[in-house]
Amino acid sequence: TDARSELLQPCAQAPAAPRAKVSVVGAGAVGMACAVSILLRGLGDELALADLDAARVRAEVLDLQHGAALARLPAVVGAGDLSVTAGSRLVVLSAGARQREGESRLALLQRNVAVFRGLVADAVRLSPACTLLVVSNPVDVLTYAAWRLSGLPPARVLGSGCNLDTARLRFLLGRRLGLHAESCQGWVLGEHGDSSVAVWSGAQAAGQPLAALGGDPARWAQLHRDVVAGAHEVIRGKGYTSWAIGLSVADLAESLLRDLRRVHPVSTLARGLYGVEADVFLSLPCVLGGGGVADLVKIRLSPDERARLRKSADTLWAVQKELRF
Ligand code: 6V0
Repeated sequence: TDARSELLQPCAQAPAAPRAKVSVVGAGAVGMACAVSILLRGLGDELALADLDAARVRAEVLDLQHGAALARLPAVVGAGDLSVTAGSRLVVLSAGARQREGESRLALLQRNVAVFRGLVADAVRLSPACTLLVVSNPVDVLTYAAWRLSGLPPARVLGSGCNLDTARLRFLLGRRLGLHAESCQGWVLGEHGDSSVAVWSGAQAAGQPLAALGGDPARWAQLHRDVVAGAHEVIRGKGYTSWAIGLSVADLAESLLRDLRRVHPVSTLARGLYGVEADVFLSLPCVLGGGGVADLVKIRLSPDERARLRKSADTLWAVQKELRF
Protein backbone atom coordinates (compact mmCIF):
# COMPACT_ATOMS: atom_id res chain seq x y z
CA THR A 1 0.00 0.00 0.00
CA ASP A 2 3.02 2.31 0.34
CA ALA A 3 3.61 2.26 -3.37
CA ARG A 4 -0.13 2.66 -3.84
CA SER A 5 -0.27 5.82 -1.74
CA GLU A 6 2.82 7.13 -3.55
CA LEU A 7 0.91 6.70 -6.80
CA LEU A 8 -2.73 7.52 -5.93
CA GLN A 9 -4.52 10.30 -4.04
CA PRO A 10 -7.73 8.73 -2.63
CA CYS A 11 -10.97 10.61 -3.41
CA ALA A 12 -13.98 8.34 -2.77
CA GLN A 13 -14.70 7.33 0.83
CA ALA A 14 -15.42 3.72 -0.01
CA PRO A 15 -15.19 1.68 -3.19
CA ALA A 16 -18.48 1.60 -5.12
CA ALA A 17 -20.55 -1.56 -4.59
CA PRO A 18 -20.97 -3.65 -7.76
CA ARG A 19 -24.24 -2.83 -9.53
CA ALA A 20 -24.44 -5.76 -11.87
CA LYS A 21 -22.80 -8.63 -10.05
CA VAL A 22 -23.15 -12.05 -11.62
CA SER A 23 -22.53 -15.30 -9.78
CA VAL A 24 -22.02 -18.77 -11.15
CA VAL A 25 -22.61 -21.56 -8.65
CA GLY A 26 -20.93 -24.76 -9.80
CA ALA A 27 -17.63 -24.01 -11.53
CA GLY A 28 -17.43 -27.21 -13.57
CA ALA A 29 -17.21 -27.47 -17.35
CA VAL A 30 -20.58 -25.78 -17.87
CA GLY A 31 -20.23 -23.14 -15.14
CA MET A 32 -16.83 -22.06 -16.47
CA ALA A 33 -18.10 -21.89 -20.06
CA CYS A 34 -20.93 -19.64 -18.77
CA ALA A 35 -18.45 -17.53 -16.81
CA VAL A 36 -16.07 -17.03 -19.74
CA SER A 37 -18.90 -16.24 -22.16
CA ILE A 38 -20.37 -13.69 -19.73
CA LEU A 39 -16.97 -12.06 -19.19
CA LEU A 40 -16.13 -11.86 -22.89
CA ARG A 41 -19.46 -10.17 -23.58
CA GLY A 42 -18.51 -7.50 -21.10
CA LEU A 43 -21.51 -8.24 -18.89
CA GLY A 44 -21.52 -7.53 -15.18
CA ASP A 45 -19.10 -5.50 -13.11
CA GLU A 46 -18.14 -8.38 -10.81
CA LEU A 47 -18.17 -12.12 -11.36
CA ALA A 48 -18.27 -14.53 -8.44
CA LEU A 49 -17.68 -18.27 -8.71
CA ALA A 50 -18.74 -20.70 -5.99
CA ASP A 51 -18.06 -24.43 -5.96
CA LEU A 52 -17.80 -27.09 -3.26
CA ASP A 53 -14.31 -27.80 -4.58
CA ALA A 54 -12.58 -24.76 -3.07
CA ALA A 55 -9.13 -25.56 -4.48
CA ARG A 56 -10.52 -25.85 -7.97
CA VAL A 57 -12.50 -22.63 -7.75
CA ARG A 58 -9.43 -20.75 -6.46
CA ALA A 59 -7.46 -22.02 -9.44
CA GLU A 60 -10.22 -21.08 -11.89
CA VAL A 61 -10.42 -17.56 -10.41
CA LEU A 62 -6.66 -17.12 -10.64
CA ASP A 63 -6.57 -18.44 -14.19
CA LEU A 64 -9.24 -15.88 -15.19
CA GLN A 65 -7.59 -13.05 -13.26
CA HIS A 66 -4.39 -13.69 -15.20
CA GLY A 67 -6.32 -12.64 -18.29
CA ALA A 68 -7.45 -9.31 -16.82
CA ALA A 69 -4.86 -7.27 -18.74
CA LEU A 70 -5.75 -9.02 -21.98
CA ALA A 71 -9.54 -8.83 -22.03
CA ARG A 72 -10.35 -5.93 -19.67
CA LEU A 73 -12.07 -8.31 -17.27
CA PRO A 74 -13.96 -6.92 -14.26
CA ALA A 75 -13.27 -8.20 -10.75
CA VAL A 76 -13.43 -12.00 -10.53
CA VAL A 77 -13.78 -13.58 -7.09
CA GLY A 78 -14.49 -17.10 -5.90
CA ALA A 79 -14.80 -19.37 -2.89
CA GLY A 80 -15.82 -22.79 -1.70
CA ASP A 81 -19.09 -21.44 -0.28
CA LEU A 82 -21.84 -19.09 -1.35
CA SER A 83 -20.85 -16.07 0.78
CA VAL A 84 -18.86 -14.74 -2.16
CA THR A 85 -22.07 -14.45 -4.23
CA ALA A 86 -23.73 -11.87 -1.91
CA GLY A 87 -25.41 -8.93 -3.64
CA SER A 88 -25.78 -10.54 -7.09
CA ARG A 89 -28.28 -9.39 -9.71
CA LEU A 90 -28.04 -12.73 -11.49
CA VAL A 91 -27.20 -16.14 -10.03
CA VAL A 92 -26.53 -18.94 -12.52
CA LEU A 93 -27.00 -22.39 -10.97
CA SER A 94 -24.82 -24.92 -12.78
CA ALA A 95 -23.87 -27.06 -9.77
CA GLY A 96 -24.57 -30.74 -9.52
CA ALA A 97 -24.03 -34.06 -11.07
CA ARG A 98 -24.05 -35.15 -14.68
CA GLN A 99 -25.95 -38.28 -15.62
CA ARG A 100 -24.00 -41.48 -14.86
CA GLU A 101 -24.05 -44.21 -17.45
CA GLY A 102 -27.26 -46.18 -17.03
CA GLU A 103 -28.65 -43.76 -14.46
CA SER A 104 -32.31 -42.84 -14.79
CA ARG A 105 -33.29 -39.20 -15.12
CA LEU A 106 -35.27 -39.49 -11.91
CA ALA A 107 -32.23 -40.71 -9.98
CA LEU A 108 -30.14 -37.84 -11.35
CA LEU A 109 -32.97 -35.51 -10.45
CA GLN A 110 -33.07 -36.65 -6.83
CA ARG A 111 -29.30 -36.17 -6.53
CA ASN A 112 -29.45 -32.68 -7.97
CA VAL A 113 -32.51 -31.70 -5.92
CA ALA A 114 -30.44 -32.59 -2.85
CA VAL A 115 -27.71 -30.22 -4.15
CA PHE A 116 -30.29 -27.47 -4.75
CA ARG A 117 -31.81 -27.98 -1.28
CA GLY A 118 -28.42 -27.00 0.12
CA LEU A 119 -27.92 -24.03 -2.21
CA VAL A 120 -31.03 -22.19 -3.30
CA ALA A 121 -32.31 -20.73 -0.01
CA ASP A 122 -28.80 -19.47 0.86
CA ALA A 123 -28.27 -17.98 -2.60
CA VAL A 124 -31.50 -15.98 -2.30
CA ARG A 125 -30.80 -14.94 1.30
CA LEU A 126 -27.45 -13.53 0.16
CA SER A 127 -28.86 -11.92 -3.00
CA PRO A 128 -32.51 -11.09 -2.25
CA ALA A 129 -32.91 -9.02 -5.44
CA CYS A 130 -31.44 -11.64 -7.78
CA THR A 131 -32.88 -13.53 -10.70
CA LEU A 132 -32.08 -17.25 -10.59
CA LEU A 133 -31.07 -18.87 -13.86
CA VAL A 134 -31.01 -22.67 -13.61
CA VAL A 135 -28.78 -24.67 -15.95
CA SER A 136 -28.26 -27.97 -14.08
CA ASN A 137 -30.14 -30.95 -15.49
CA PRO A 138 -32.86 -32.03 -15.73
CA VAL A 139 -33.22 -28.30 -16.14
CA ASP A 140 -37.01 -27.90 -16.29
CA VAL A 141 -37.77 -29.89 -13.14
CA LEU A 142 -34.81 -28.31 -11.31
CA THR A 143 -36.15 -24.86 -12.24
CA TYR A 144 -39.42 -25.87 -10.60
CA ALA A 145 -37.44 -27.07 -7.55
CA ALA A 146 -35.47 -23.81 -7.43
CA TRP A 147 -38.72 -21.83 -7.59
CA ARG A 148 -40.21 -23.85 -4.73
CA LEU A 149 -37.05 -23.67 -2.61
CA SER A 150 -36.41 -19.98 -3.25
CA GLY A 151 -39.77 -18.45 -2.37
CA LEU A 152 -39.21 -16.01 -5.26
CA PRO A 153 -41.99 -14.97 -7.65
CA PRO A 154 -42.00 -17.18 -10.78
CA ALA A 155 -40.82 -14.26 -12.96
CA ARG A 156 -37.44 -14.33 -11.19
CA VAL A 157 -36.73 -18.05 -11.55
CA LEU A 158 -36.06 -19.35 -15.04
CA GLY A 159 -34.25 -22.24 -16.64
CA SER A 160 -31.97 -22.11 -19.69
CA GLY A 161 -34.38 -24.71 -21.11
CA CYS A 162 -34.70 -24.75 -24.90
CA ASN A 163 -32.62 -21.64 -25.52
CA LEU A 164 -29.80 -24.03 -26.39
CA ASP A 165 -32.02 -26.42 -28.39
CA THR A 166 -33.28 -23.41 -30.37
CA ALA A 167 -29.72 -22.26 -31.07
CA ARG A 168 -28.91 -25.77 -32.29
CA LEU A 169 -31.97 -25.74 -34.58
CA ARG A 170 -31.02 -22.34 -36.02
CA PHE A 171 -27.49 -23.56 -36.67
CA LEU A 172 -28.72 -26.69 -38.46
CA LEU A 173 -31.30 -24.75 -40.46
CA GLY A 174 -28.67 -22.23 -41.49
CA ARG A 175 -26.26 -24.96 -42.51
CA ARG A 176 -28.97 -26.59 -44.63
CA LEU A 177 -29.90 -23.32 -46.35
CA GLY A 178 -26.45 -21.76 -46.66
CA LEU A 179 -27.27 -18.93 -44.23
CA HIS A 180 -25.86 -17.75 -40.96
CA ALA A 181 -27.80 -19.10 -37.96
CA GLU A 182 -28.76 -15.54 -37.04
CA SER A 183 -30.80 -15.25 -40.27
CA CYS A 184 -32.84 -18.34 -39.34
CA GLN A 185 -35.72 -18.10 -36.86
CA GLY A 186 -37.70 -20.81 -35.17
CA TRP A 187 -38.53 -22.03 -31.68
CA VAL A 188 -37.90 -25.28 -29.93
CA LEU A 189 -40.25 -25.32 -26.93
CA GLY A 190 -41.34 -27.64 -24.14
CA GLU A 191 -38.94 -29.92 -22.30
CA HIS A 192 -35.21 -29.43 -22.76
CA GLY A 193 -34.76 -32.98 -23.98
CA ASP A 194 -36.39 -35.71 -25.94
CA SER A 195 -39.98 -34.44 -25.84
CA SER A 196 -39.13 -30.90 -27.01
CA VAL A 197 -41.29 -29.46 -29.80
CA ALA A 198 -40.03 -27.64 -32.90
CA VAL A 199 -42.59 -25.01 -33.86
CA TRP A 200 -42.34 -25.18 -37.65
CA SER A 201 -45.53 -23.19 -38.20
CA GLY A 202 -43.69 -20.00 -37.27
CA ALA A 203 -40.19 -20.84 -38.56
CA GLN A 204 -38.52 -18.46 -41.01
CA ALA A 205 -35.32 -18.13 -42.96
CA ALA A 206 -34.20 -14.79 -44.36
CA GLY A 207 -37.61 -13.39 -43.40
CA GLN A 208 -39.46 -16.02 -45.47
CA PRO A 209 -41.80 -18.52 -43.79
CA LEU A 210 -40.34 -22.02 -44.12
CA ALA A 211 -43.79 -23.34 -44.92
CA ALA A 212 -43.76 -21.27 -48.13
CA LEU A 213 -40.54 -22.90 -49.32
CA GLY A 214 -42.46 -26.05 -50.18
CA GLY A 215 -40.91 -29.46 -50.37
CA ASP A 216 -41.35 -32.26 -47.93
CA PRO A 217 -42.16 -31.08 -44.38
CA ALA A 218 -40.53 -34.30 -43.10
CA ARG A 219 -37.08 -32.95 -43.97
CA TRP A 220 -37.56 -30.20 -41.41
CA ALA A 221 -38.64 -32.77 -38.82
CA GLN A 222 -35.28 -34.49 -39.35
CA LEU A 223 -33.54 -31.27 -38.27
CA HIS A 224 -35.35 -31.44 -34.94
CA ARG A 225 -34.26 -35.06 -34.48
CA ASP A 226 -30.71 -33.84 -35.15
CA VAL A 227 -31.13 -31.18 -32.44
CA VAL A 228 -32.05 -33.85 -29.90
CA ALA A 229 -29.28 -36.18 -31.05
CA GLY A 230 -26.72 -33.35 -31.17
CA ALA A 231 -26.20 -33.21 -27.41
CA HIS A 232 -25.58 -36.97 -27.24
CA GLU A 233 -23.11 -36.70 -30.11
CA VAL A 234 -21.07 -34.04 -28.29
CA ILE A 235 -21.17 -36.05 -25.04
CA ARG A 236 -19.99 -39.18 -26.86
CA GLY A 237 -16.99 -37.29 -28.17
CA LYS A 238 -15.90 -35.14 -25.21
CA GLY A 239 -17.86 -36.37 -22.21
CA TYR A 240 -20.01 -33.27 -21.67
CA THR A 241 -21.32 -30.22 -23.51
CA SER A 242 -20.09 -26.79 -22.53
CA TRP A 243 -19.40 -24.10 -25.15
CA ALA A 244 -22.85 -23.73 -26.68
CA ILE A 245 -24.64 -23.84 -23.31
CA GLY A 246 -22.14 -21.24 -22.02
CA LEU A 247 -22.81 -18.95 -24.99
CA SER A 248 -26.55 -19.41 -24.67
CA VAL A 249 -26.48 -18.55 -20.95
CA ALA A 250 -24.46 -15.40 -21.71
CA ASP A 251 -27.10 -14.42 -24.27
CA LEU A 252 -29.81 -14.78 -21.60
CA ALA A 253 -27.64 -12.89 -19.10
CA GLU A 254 -27.35 -9.97 -21.52
CA SER A 255 -31.13 -9.63 -21.86
CA LEU A 256 -31.58 -9.88 -18.08
CA LEU A 257 -28.78 -7.53 -17.02
CA ARG A 258 -29.36 -4.91 -19.73
CA ASP A 259 -33.17 -5.04 -19.52
CA LEU A 260 -33.34 -5.66 -23.27
CA ARG A 261 -36.82 -7.22 -23.58
CA ARG A 262 -35.53 -9.72 -26.13
CA VAL A 263 -37.51 -12.93 -26.55
CA HIS A 264 -35.92 -16.25 -25.58
CA PRO A 265 -37.36 -19.74 -25.26
CA VAL A 266 -36.63 -20.40 -21.58
CA SER A 267 -38.15 -22.61 -18.93
CA THR A 268 -40.92 -20.79 -17.09
CA LEU A 269 -44.06 -21.60 -15.09
CA ALA A 270 -46.52 -22.71 -17.77
CA ARG A 271 -49.64 -23.29 -15.66
CA GLY A 272 -52.77 -21.95 -17.33
CA LEU A 273 -51.21 -21.82 -20.80
CA TYR A 274 -51.73 -24.14 -23.78
CA GLY A 275 -53.89 -26.41 -21.64
CA VAL A 276 -51.19 -27.02 -19.00
CA GLU A 277 -52.88 -27.33 -15.63
CA ALA A 278 -50.06 -28.27 -13.24
CA ASP A 279 -47.16 -26.21 -11.84
CA VAL A 280 -44.87 -27.36 -14.63
CA PHE A 281 -41.88 -25.39 -15.89
CA LEU A 282 -41.16 -25.73 -19.60
CA SER A 283 -39.78 -23.55 -22.34
CA LEU A 284 -42.03 -20.91 -23.87
CA PRO A 285 -40.94 -17.72 -25.63
CA CYS A 286 -40.39 -15.21 -22.81
CA VAL A 287 -39.63 -11.50 -22.90
CA LEU A 288 -36.60 -11.12 -20.63
CA GLY A 289 -35.80 -7.88 -18.86
CA GLY A 290 -34.29 -6.52 -15.69
CA GLY A 291 -36.88 -8.18 -13.45
CA GLY A 292 -36.62 -11.61 -15.07
CA VAL A 293 -39.49 -12.90 -17.21
CA ALA A 294 -41.40 -9.71 -18.04
CA ASP A 295 -44.01 -11.22 -20.39
CA LEU A 296 -44.88 -14.47 -22.13
CA VAL A 297 -45.43 -14.43 -25.88
CA LYS A 298 -48.80 -15.88 -26.94
CA ILE A 299 -47.62 -17.92 -29.90
CA ARG A 300 -50.01 -19.40 -32.41
CA LEU A 301 -49.51 -23.16 -32.52
CA SER A 302 -50.91 -25.62 -34.99
CA PRO A 303 -53.20 -28.24 -33.38
CA ASP A 304 -50.41 -30.80 -33.74
CA GLU A 305 -47.82 -28.53 -32.08
CA ARG A 306 -50.23 -27.74 -29.28
CA ALA A 307 -50.81 -31.44 -28.65
CA ARG A 308 -47.06 -32.08 -28.60
CA LEU A 309 -46.50 -29.27 -26.13
CA ARG A 310 -49.17 -30.74 -23.86
CA LYS A 311 -47.46 -34.11 -24.15
CA SER A 312 -44.12 -32.53 -23.23
CA ALA A 313 -45.77 -30.96 -20.17
CA ASP A 314 -47.24 -34.36 -19.23
CA THR A 315 -43.78 -35.94 -19.54
CA LEU A 316 -42.35 -33.34 -17.19
CA TRP A 317 -45.24 -33.61 -14.77
CA ALA A 318 -44.81 -37.39 -14.58
CA VAL A 319 -41.24 -36.82 -13.35
CA GLN A 320 -41.99 -33.77 -11.23
CA LYS A 321 -44.82 -35.34 -9.26
CA GLU A 322 -42.39 -37.99 -7.96
CA LEU A 323 -40.13 -35.27 -6.57
CA ARG A 324 -39.50 -35.31 -2.84
CA PHE A 325 -38.29 -32.13 -1.12
P1 6V0 B 1 -19.20 -30.82 -13.71
O1 6V0 B 1 -18.06 -30.44 -14.60
O2 6V0 B 1 -19.16 -32.10 -12.96
O3 6V0 B 1 -19.42 -29.60 -12.69
C1 6V0 B 1 -20.36 -29.60 -11.67
C2 6V0 B 1 -19.75 -28.79 -10.55
O4 6V0 B 1 -20.74 -28.63 -9.52
C3 6V0 B 1 -18.54 -29.45 -9.90
O5 6V0 B 1 -17.42 -28.57 -9.99
C4 6V0 B 1 -18.97 -29.70 -8.47
O6 6V0 B 1 -17.92 -29.53 -7.52
C5 6V0 B 1 -20.04 -28.63 -8.30
N1 6V0 B 1 -20.96 -28.90 -7.19
C6 6V0 B 1 -21.60 -30.04 -6.89
N2 6V0 B 1 -22.34 -29.89 -5.78
C7 6V0 B 1 -22.18 -28.58 -5.40
C8 6V0 B 1 -22.69 -27.80 -4.32
N3 6V0 B 1 -23.53 -28.32 -3.43
N4 6V0 B 1 -22.29 -26.52 -4.23
C9 6V0 B 1 -21.43 -25.98 -5.12
N5 6V0 B 1 -20.93 -26.68 -6.16
C10 6V0 B 1 -21.29 -27.97 -6.29
O7 6V0 B 1 -20.56 -30.85 -14.55
P2 6V0 B 1 -20.91 -29.93 -15.81
O8 6V0 B 1 -20.40 -28.57 -15.55
O9 6V0 B 1 -20.55 -30.64 -17.04
O10 6V0 B 1 -22.51 -29.91 -15.72
C11 6V0 B 1 -23.19 -29.20 -14.71
C12 6V0 B 1 -24.68 -29.40 -14.88
O11 6V0 B 1 -25.15 -28.73 -16.06
C13 6V0 B 1 -25.09 -30.87 -15.03
O12 6V0 B 1 -26.27 -31.10 -14.28
C14 6V0 B 1 -25.37 -30.99 -16.51
O13 6V0 B 1 -26.24 -32.05 -16.82
C15 6V0 B 1 -25.98 -29.63 -16.78
N6 6V0 B 1 -26.05 -29.21 -18.19
C16 6V0 B 1 -27.14 -28.51 -18.59
C17 6V0 B 1 -27.28 -28.08 -19.91
C18 6V0 B 1 -28.50 -27.34 -20.31
O14 6V0 B 1 -28.73 -27.11 -21.49
N7 6V0 B 1 -29.33 -26.92 -19.38
C19 6V0 B 1 -26.26 -28.33 -20.83
C20 6V0 B 1 -25.15 -28.99 -20.43
C21 6V0 B 1 -24.98 -29.53 -19.09
